[in-house]
Amino acid sequence: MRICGWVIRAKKFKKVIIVEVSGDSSTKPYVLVFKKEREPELFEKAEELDVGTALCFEGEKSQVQKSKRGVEYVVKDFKVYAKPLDPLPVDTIGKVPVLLDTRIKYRYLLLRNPVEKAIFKIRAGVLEAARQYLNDNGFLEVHTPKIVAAGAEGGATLFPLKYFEYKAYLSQSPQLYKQILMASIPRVYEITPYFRAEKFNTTRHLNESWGIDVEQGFIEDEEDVMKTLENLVSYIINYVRKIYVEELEMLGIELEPVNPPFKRITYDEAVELLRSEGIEIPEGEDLTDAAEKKLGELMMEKGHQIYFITNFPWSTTGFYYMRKEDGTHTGKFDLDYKGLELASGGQREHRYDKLIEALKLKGLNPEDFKFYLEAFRYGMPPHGGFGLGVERLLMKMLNLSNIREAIIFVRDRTRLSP
Ligand code: AMO
Repeated sequence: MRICGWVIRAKKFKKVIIVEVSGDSSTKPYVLVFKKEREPELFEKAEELDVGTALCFEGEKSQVQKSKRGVEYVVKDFKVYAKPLDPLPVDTIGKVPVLLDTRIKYRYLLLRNPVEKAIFKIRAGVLEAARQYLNDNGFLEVHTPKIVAAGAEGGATLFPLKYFEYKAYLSQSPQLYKQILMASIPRVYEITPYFRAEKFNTTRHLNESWGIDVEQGFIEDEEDVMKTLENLVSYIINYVRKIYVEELEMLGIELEPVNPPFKRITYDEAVELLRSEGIEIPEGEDLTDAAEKKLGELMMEKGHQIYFITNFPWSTTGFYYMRKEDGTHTGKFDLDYKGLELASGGQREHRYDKLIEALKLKGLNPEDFKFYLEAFRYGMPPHGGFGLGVERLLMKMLNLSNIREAIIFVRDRTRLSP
C-alpha cells in the first residue's frame, strides 16, 4: 500500500529513527519506524527526513504497536517528493500554541496537524449527513445563482458588483430562488455560500459563510418546517457522534446526542423570561447577541441545550415571512443551540397580493422583485423553509470559541487572503 503525506515529527536516535507522517485520509499520523539493524540502507536514507518533507512510502503495519500517537509501519521503501525551502512558520504537531491570526494565515500548513484536520473532517461529515438526510426525505439538491439583481435580507449587507452594464450583487441567501422553485419542485435544498457585507467583527459572524438552505411546499404551517429542521440537526449531530469517534476524541469533545422534538418557546415568552432576569428587549426588536446568550443559559438550566424561538414579530423579520392573523407576529422562528442562533426560517407569504403589500410595508420597491413576484402567479402552494449556518453548527458542536476556527479560508472584515 502506498501512502503519501508530510513529516510532522522526526526523532532520530543512534539505532532507531521514528518519523510521523500526516496525510491521505487517516486521522492519526502514520508512525514510520526505521531500525538500523533491520534495514541499514533505508535507515541511512531516513536520516534526511525532516519536518515538512513531502513523501510517499510503501510498507506494512508493524506486528507490534507501541506508539500511542498513530499506527506504526515497517517501511519497505519511500520516495521524497519535496523538501521545505524554509523552516515551517508554525508547529504542525500543535505543541507550540498558535495565535488565531497565525492559525488562519497558515491553515494550509496547520492542516497537517491531525487535530486541526479533525475539525474539517467533521465539517465534511456534517455536510455528508445533511445530504444523506435530505436526499432520503425527498429533497432535491439545487444550485441557484450567486450573482443576483436583488437581495432578500436587507440592502445594507449586499456586496455590489458590476455585471457588464448592470448593477448586481453577491447573493446573501438563496431565499428568493428557493421560493421561486416552490412553483415546481415541492422540496429543495442547497448547500451554498452567503455573502454578507456586515461590518461586524465578532466571534460569530463571517462575510462569506455557508448555509444549508431548505424549502418545502404544501405545508400547513411553520411546524412542518420546524420538524424537518429538528430531524435534520439531530441526524447530523448523531451521525457525527457515530462516524467521527476518533476525531471527536482527538478534539477532546464529548458531543451530546440531540433528539427531536426540540423545546419551543415563543418570542414573547423569551422576552418575558429575559425581563425576569433584568434584560429588557425594546418592544418589537430582535434579541441582541447578549440576550441570546443569556437565554441560552436560562434554557440550559431548564435542561434545553437546543430550542426554537417562534412567532417573531413582523418588525424584526424579512418581508417574505407570513404574518399571523394578529398582524404583528409572523411564522418566523430561530433555532438556538448553546445560546447561539444556528438557523432562521418559517412560513412564507405565498399569496401574491399580500406579498406585494408586505414589500411596500417594508419600504421595498415591488419593481425590483418582479422576477420573484411573477412566480407567485401560477399556483404557488403554501411553503416554508430555513437557512442553517454550517460554521455556527460546527462551532457549537465542537465548542470552538471563534467562528473563524470552523472555516479553512476566512473572509471577514479584514481578511481577503489567503
Ligand atoms: P439568516 O439571515 O438568519 O436567515 O441566516 C441563516 C443562518 O445563517 C447563518 N448566518 C451566518 N453565519 C455566519 N456569519 C454570518 N454573517 C451569517 N449570516 C447568517 C446563521 C443564521 O441563523 N433567508 C433566511 C433563511 C430562511 O428563512 O430560509 C436567512 O438567510 O446561522
